Amino acid sequence: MSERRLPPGQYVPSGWPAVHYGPVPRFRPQRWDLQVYGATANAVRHRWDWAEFQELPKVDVVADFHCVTRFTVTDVRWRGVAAATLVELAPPAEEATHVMVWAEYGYSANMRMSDFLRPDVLLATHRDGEPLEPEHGFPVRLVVPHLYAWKSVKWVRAIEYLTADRRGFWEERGYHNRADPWAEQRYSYQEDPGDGPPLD
Ligand SMILES: Nc1nc2c(c(=O)[nH]1)N[C@H]1C(S)=C(S)[C@@H](COP(=O)(O)O)O[C@H]1N2
Ligand SMILES: [Mo]
Repeated sequence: MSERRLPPGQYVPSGWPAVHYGPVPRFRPQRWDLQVYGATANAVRHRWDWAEFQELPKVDVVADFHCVTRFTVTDVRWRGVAAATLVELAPPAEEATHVMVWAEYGYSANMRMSDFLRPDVLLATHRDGEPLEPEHGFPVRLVVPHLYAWKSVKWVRAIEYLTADRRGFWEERGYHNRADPWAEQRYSYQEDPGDGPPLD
């Protein structure tokens, strides 16, 4: 067995914990849509219903998944729509620098546009060949392997393009704005000036 490189302070658990704040939303296919809005080119609001979303081209990504509560799930095989594909279909305005990813019930996470555009970031529909389980984000979740997993928003419903950074749900409740697990950016008190908008 080869030695695996884990980010500092992480361990590999048995199984896959489900971690979220609040209840698991029920999927209503007739009412589901995915929207891209905010600082889009020409201020257009983009929308895909469930049938349209399923027609989008998909990719496979294998990646580790690092939760700030210190577990790392290794070699997860995801399938879904690359975030970069979505951005291509819903072009941002030139001034767009960050995105806010929105879930059912108002959960949100922010990140730089450059983080969102990394080739292994995707809107996943499947894990290890199976549709996501409800508690892991069915029907669609974001996966951002290079940042702590609270940025991997489950039950995604919208992407908002931002012209200035704004904190999401955990980023305004004490977690680090950038959340790089290799730099162990866990908490907002560790932020350097410029890592995020001021906290009040
Ligand atoms: N909508 C939503 N997405 C969420 C959360 C949440 O509370 N709500 N929790 C995040 C956190 S803290 C983690 S660690 C991962 C856990 O994903 P998993 O339950 O599939 O392991 O989901 C993230 N995505
Ligand atoms: Mo987490």
